[in-house]
Amino acid sequence: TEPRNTRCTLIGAPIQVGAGHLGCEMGPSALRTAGLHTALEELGYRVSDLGNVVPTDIPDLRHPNGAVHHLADMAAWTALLAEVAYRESEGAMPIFLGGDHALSAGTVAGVARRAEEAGRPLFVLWLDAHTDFHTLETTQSGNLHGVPMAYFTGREGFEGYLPPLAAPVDPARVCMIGIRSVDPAEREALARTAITVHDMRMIDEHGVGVLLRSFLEKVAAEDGMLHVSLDVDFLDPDIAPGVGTTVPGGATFREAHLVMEMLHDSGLVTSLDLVELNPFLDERGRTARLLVDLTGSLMGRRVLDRPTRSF
Ligand code: 4U7
Ligand code: MN
Ligand code: MN
Ligand code: MN
Repeated sequence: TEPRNTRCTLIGAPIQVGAGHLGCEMGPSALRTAGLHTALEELGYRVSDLGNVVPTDIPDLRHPNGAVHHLADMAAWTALLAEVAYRESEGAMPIFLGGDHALSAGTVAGVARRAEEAGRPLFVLWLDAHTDFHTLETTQSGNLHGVPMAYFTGREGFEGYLPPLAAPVDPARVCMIGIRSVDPAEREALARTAITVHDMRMIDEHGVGVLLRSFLEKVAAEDGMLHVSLDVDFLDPDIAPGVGTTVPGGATFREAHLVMEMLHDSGLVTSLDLVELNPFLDERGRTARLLVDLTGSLMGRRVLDRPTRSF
């Protein structure tokens, strides 16, 4: 393989208290065991693995919504990952190995600050069964992997709990694909934002390629940076059982690979989260291996040569 100019940085973020099940803590290990580093090297990238980051100072924090749990941990993770993501998004592509989806509060906050400094708009592609658009007031499960989207798009109610945002993400620059589980409070709030939400029905009716292409064209037109956040439950549970929040009717193997292949061809992706892998619930590592393969497609593995920017 030809060497590539882009460097990749792997950063493990073994947060698990945002989810309702224990086990995401093992996610970074499983992704490493499944061969992520080698897969990227074989594609010609220079890869450095920073190991895992873990916050040390956990503040004391409580919220009037009694369902909310581990808010202090999430606040510490968010502050730490925002710093790490900001630092590591210059000159290399950071790949965050989760860990539950609460980690995206920090990673997106950090890359948004980087984009702001670079004078470029940040776009976010959210591949998930869920919209993760709860506030601390509206979450009923209290599981904070359900709030990162609300936080980094600047919804109210996080002040005094999670770190202030250097640069909130413009909702008009967010696209969600794969959605099939939305709580009533999220649905109401989404109707009042400019976030593009493509549910599974949209994929069925139009095909995922059409939906993604129109988003990528917007990103390219504004010379944006693009952060991709891949929640394992975007995928159908039949192909990706290693996750705590399975929802039937998810993206197929080929739909997911097509998304990744088009993202690669766009040349627009500047950072990536791989989240919610729960190796304790997996079957002999198959979900971890699938995530490595999907990352391979995102980073340029292809069957035949194609002209670039053919998205
Ligand atoms: B994930 C949920 F109620 N909305 O708030 C909640 F359906 O990061 C699920 O997307 C949240 O996996 C799922 O607990 C968070 C539930
Ligand atoms: Mn999620
Ligand atoms: Mn989800
Ligand atoms: Mn989940």
